[in-house]
Amino acid sequence: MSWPKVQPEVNIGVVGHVDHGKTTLVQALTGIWTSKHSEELKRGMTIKLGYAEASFGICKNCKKPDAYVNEESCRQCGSDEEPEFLRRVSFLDAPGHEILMATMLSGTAILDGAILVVAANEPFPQPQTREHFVALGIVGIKNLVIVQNKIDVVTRDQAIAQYKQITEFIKGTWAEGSPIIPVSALHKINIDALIEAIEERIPTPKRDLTKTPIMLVVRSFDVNKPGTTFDKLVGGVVGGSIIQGKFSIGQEIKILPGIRVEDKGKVTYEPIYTKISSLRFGDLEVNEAKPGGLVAVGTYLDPSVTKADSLMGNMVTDAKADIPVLWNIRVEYNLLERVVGSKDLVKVEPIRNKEVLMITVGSATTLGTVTHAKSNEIELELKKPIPVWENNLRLVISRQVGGRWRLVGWGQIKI
Ligand SMILES: Nc1nc2c(ncn2[C@@H]2O[C@H](COP(=O)(O)OP(=O)(O)OP(=O)(O)O)[C@@H](O)[C@H]2O)c(=O)[nH]1
Ligand SMILES: [Mg+2]
Ligand SMILES: [Zn+2]
Repeated sequence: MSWPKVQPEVNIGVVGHVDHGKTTLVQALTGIWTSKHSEELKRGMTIKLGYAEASFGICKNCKKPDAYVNEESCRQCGSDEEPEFLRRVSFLDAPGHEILMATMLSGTAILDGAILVVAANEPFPQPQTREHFVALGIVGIKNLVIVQNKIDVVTRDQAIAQYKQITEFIKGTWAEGSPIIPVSALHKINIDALIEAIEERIPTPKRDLTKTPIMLVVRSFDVNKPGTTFDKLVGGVVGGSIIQGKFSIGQEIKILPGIRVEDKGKVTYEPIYTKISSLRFGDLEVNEAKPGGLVAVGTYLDPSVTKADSLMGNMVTDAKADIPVLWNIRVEYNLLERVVGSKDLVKVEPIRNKEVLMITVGSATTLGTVTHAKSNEIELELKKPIPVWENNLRLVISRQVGGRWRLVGWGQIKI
């Protein structure tokens, strides 16, 4: 027997300040180094959302404590008995650099839970530790595991002192009581305890597969090698996460808002219609894809339409689904008291008429000009329209503060 080959059933975001060890931690959990991009390798930082999957299991031979494993054998007892398969999990590896906050936010709509990585050898909290933490609260993530990483480079007393600071920081917030697991991602120390915390704290949500299918696009590619002859060309591929319903091979789909068309100075977006030719999670080909993990959807589109993430931020749904695509939205909003992503916590000023904000809805990020401002409601005219698939759709608001886009509030779109 070996573990089943299945699509992941739960998505976990790995967030936190730059260089605190998110990508290293994902590697310790999955065996995969998510930063593949040449620019990322050169600079040693994550720029795009990274993605990796792992299967978790439990060794029945190890008694007290149960040994949680991420491979089909147990290193603790060395038993021949294969550990019991628990589930397949996907990790979204976020960039921690402050200028890449929008990329981090565009992944939050697909998360079922998160790991906040905190480096034990730096003062706590760092600006993006705080900003990512606040963002998770805003988008409604309830299941959090905090990782205190790099414990190999601090003393026991330092680790304990920071542990207390973290406990104090989450007290009275949505995350109160979240487990804090000390690890060394680099030396793979205490990873079994982390897997145990993930299994206990981040359950697989119940999914309603009968709902209108919706997939949020976070990547798109042309998978053909340069010089491929025309008869061997494969259609464009869109990668993203299904947040409700399911998709199957052969299904007619539409991509919203689609392609930008400019005619006599007037800009519109036209939905793209196509059909699903293949569905893949990593190397696993499936006929039907459900929520969980990042699915690569093969289509019959000209690959030039999907190349280089050109469809990132779009949404995929059934060709017959009736989903409005709006240029103007009405938003009920709340502002944070302080701007959280900068070193000094500055006060958030009220939203003014005519100011330009950045909003994130699903995996889409766009600019919008405020055309109407009240204390709890604004109207925005967007630079790029967004599909609004349900009333009260959640939106995150950022504003330029000190030359950077900073998280300042959140809201719900009213239709
Ligand atoms: N000593 C020690 N170093 C670590 C540990 N985990 C990560 N590092 C080092 O910290 C540096 C940053 O690690 P990354 O995993 O790239 O950090 P990141 O959070 O993904 O960084 P960004 O994606 O750029 O935000 C690398 O040099 C790692 O080798 C650890 O547990 N112990
Ligand atoms: Mg990284
Ligand atoms: Zn064992």
